[in-house]
This record gives sequence, C-alpha cells and structure tokens, in this order.
Amino acid sequence: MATEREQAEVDLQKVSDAFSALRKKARELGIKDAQLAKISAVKSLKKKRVTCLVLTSVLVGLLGVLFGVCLLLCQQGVLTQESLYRFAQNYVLDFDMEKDMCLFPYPEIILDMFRPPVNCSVCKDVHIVDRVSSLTKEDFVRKYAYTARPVVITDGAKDWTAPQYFSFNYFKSIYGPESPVMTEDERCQFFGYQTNFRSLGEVFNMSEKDANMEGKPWYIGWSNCDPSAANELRRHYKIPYFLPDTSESSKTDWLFMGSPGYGAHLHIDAVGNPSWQAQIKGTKKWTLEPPPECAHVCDPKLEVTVNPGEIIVLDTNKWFHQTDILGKEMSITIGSEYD
Ligand SMILES: O=C(O)CCC(=O)C(=O)O
Ligand SMILES: [Fe+2]
Repeated sequence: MATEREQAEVDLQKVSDAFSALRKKARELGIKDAQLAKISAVKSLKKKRVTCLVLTSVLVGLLGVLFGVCLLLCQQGVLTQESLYRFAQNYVLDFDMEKDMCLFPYPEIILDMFRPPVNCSVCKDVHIVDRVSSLTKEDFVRKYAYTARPVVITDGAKDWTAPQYFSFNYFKSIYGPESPVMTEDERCQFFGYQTNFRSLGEVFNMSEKDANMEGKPWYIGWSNCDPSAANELRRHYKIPYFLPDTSESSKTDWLFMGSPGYGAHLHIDAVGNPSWQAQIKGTKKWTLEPPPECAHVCDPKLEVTVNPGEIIVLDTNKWFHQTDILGKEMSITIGSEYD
C-alpha cells in the first residue's frame, strides 16, 4: 500500500501533468505564457511565493541586526562573558554543556560565548612557561596542579617505552575494524582539524605516501574510547610521576598525531579539568593566550616548545591554545585530564 507521502507525490504529478497539458493547449490556441500568468489563479500562486520570500528576507535581516547589536555591545563591554554565561545558565541551557551528550556538538564559537568567565588571577603573574625537572608531587600541587599556571616537565616521560612503539602503523595495528574509533561513533571524539578526515578509520586509509609524510600534510586528534587499545597503550606509558596520589587521571587518553607545519587552531576547551600531554615524538610549539576578559591584566601571548620526552601541563579550559609542529619528524603525543 502506498504511504501518505507516496500518494501525495502521485497526486502532485497528476496536477503537474494536467497543468502541462493545459499550457500546451493554451499555446495551440495562441495564448502566450505571459498572458497565462495574468489569470488570477496563477497570480495568487505567485503571490504566495513572493510573500514567503519577503518574510524570509525580513527574518534574516532582523537576525543580522540582532547579531550586529550583540557584537557592538560586546565590544563596548556592555555584554560581558559573565552576563552571557549567567544568561545561558538561567534561561537557555538547563543542562551541563561540559558533561551532557548532545545530538549535535556545539560549535566552538557558541561554547566560547557561553563558557564561564576565567578568574584572571590564573594568568596575571604568568610571564613565561616554567620548564622544570625532578618535580616533587608536593611542588607540583603547590605551584601548578590546580593553579592553571602552565608548566613543562622536561623529564616527565623519561623511561617510557612509547617512543619505540608509537607510530602511524602501530596505531593502525591496535584498532580492529570493529573498534568504535574507526567510525563516527558518538562515544569517541575525533578532530580532523584542516583535513577532511571524519574518523580514525579514514585516517588509516590514507595513502602510504601521505602516511610517511611524503604527500599531503595532515594533523588529527582523537580520544581513545576503545578499552582494549587503552590496555595496549598503557603498556608503554605511565601516569606522570609528579601527579599527586589523590589525583585521578581520566580513563580516556587523548592522542594527537601529524605532520610538521600543522597543528591545532587557536581554541579554548570546555572539558572541566586540566590535563597533561606527553610529547612522544616530534616537537610541538604551544602558543597560549589569556581569554579576552583577562586581556587587560595578563600578557597577551606565551610560547613554549615541547620536545620528545617532555610533558606539558595546561588548563585548556582557561587558556586559549594553538599548536604548531616544528622540525621534520611526525609529532605524536598522548595525554589525559586529571583532577
Ligand atoms: O596537541 C594539540 O595539538 C592540541 C591539544 C589540545 O587542544 C588539547 O589538549 O586541548
Ligand atoms: Fe584543546
């Protein structure tokens, strides 16, 4: 039996055929299209289309004006990050943006507009990114762990076996075809950055030339949501030695991999916790910027380069951050949030 939609399509086709026949007949009788268009029934059809067009244009225009006014108020400091955040919490989003799953992920610009404002004391006295080694757990807690002061621990990933194993082909080998990371699975996150890749499965399908960095450059990141791969990865890295025993590392590892000259664009995250990231291979430059609400009290930009074997600790929810892969080697990192 035909569904309602199929029936409607059949009916529409009948009307269309009848109208074509009528038009043909009119032509035979010497009536031109322009004259046909003057018939009031045809005119009323056109009127509806015009009304629809006018209404759409007015609506688009009004939205444009509203957007412009908001932008102006933001620039003048009348609409602040604080007020937008309060508004979002009270009236727009009655659920937790950071934790709740959403059918469509929020675009970055929306997340940024409605994020909680940063307390500028976190960046006020930070003029360089410290580089330290033999960091005790106590010093880490006192100076860095929860202060959002970024730091590079130069002996952070000492003695790990990851550099001997982690590579494009190794990652390809630890994920079976059924692994959730291979498709656009909602449990896993994948960042294709400037590439057209939408999942790790597509990344692993790239040509050998590209994979060996002799073709098109690329840079991607993913959260490892595959428990059996997580066990394999953990054979080759440790929870960083300076993290306090009370701190819990998130169960999800984050990996980033790609060619020199590429990296992640400037952004701020909404993941809740600070995180560490170990540079397993290659060299990565991090550019950090305070959020705009702190521009008047904090340095405009900090830069730090992270070399193989080093770990950067950063609160990516408080600092805008951008990365650029330097040198000639493919960059591979692994990291996680901690609390
Ligand atoms: O490692 C990168 O290139 C980007 C990492 C990042 O954005 C993050 O850890 O939040
Ligand atoms: Fe980030």
